[in-house]
Amino acid sequence: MSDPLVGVLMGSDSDLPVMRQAIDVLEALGVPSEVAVLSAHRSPDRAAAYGREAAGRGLKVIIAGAGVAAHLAGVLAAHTALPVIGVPVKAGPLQGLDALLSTVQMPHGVPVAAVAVNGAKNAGILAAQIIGAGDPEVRARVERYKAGLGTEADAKNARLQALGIEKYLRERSLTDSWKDAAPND
Ligand code: RP5
Repeated sequence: MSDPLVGVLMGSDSDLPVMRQAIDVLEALGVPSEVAVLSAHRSPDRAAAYGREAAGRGLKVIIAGAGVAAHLAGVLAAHTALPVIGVPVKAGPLQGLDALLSTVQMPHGVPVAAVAVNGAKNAGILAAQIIGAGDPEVRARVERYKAGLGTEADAKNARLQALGIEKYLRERSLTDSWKDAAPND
């Protein structure tokens, strides 16, 4: 097993069903990762230490997911010069809006690259792209992944043109709007 290049962190084990999408896509792209639960609020010393030690341990990118008043990504960014990608997790009464704003509205000098609410899969892809900037093999795998998305879209379009809207929706069992689709849910 290769040494991890990406740390996938989350504020609580309740974030794991969302955050595993980052772990899974990193695995599919051949980028080794490690996973940990640590919290900006409940285990602040461990979170700060993780940030301080990450680069020295060979990590290249940190992904940090948290819900409600989400400060994990910001705290990590305060303690490392590695790129930090924040995933606002849908949780609590505000269903991710609070986490989105906490993650994206970082003060000057301490950037966090925020993805969509529950956008852990995109966080994993973005981490692979950052690593791919200096690693041609990872970059080639990301390029193949993205080419596959185009092939998939082309196939869907061809089927839609062949069937028309009503038959297509019946075949795909798509009865509601795109907003209810899986990726950011
Ligand atoms: C945040 O509080 C976590 O990231 C999680 O999204 C949310 C709820 O945590 P639990 O009460 O499920 O542990 O810190």
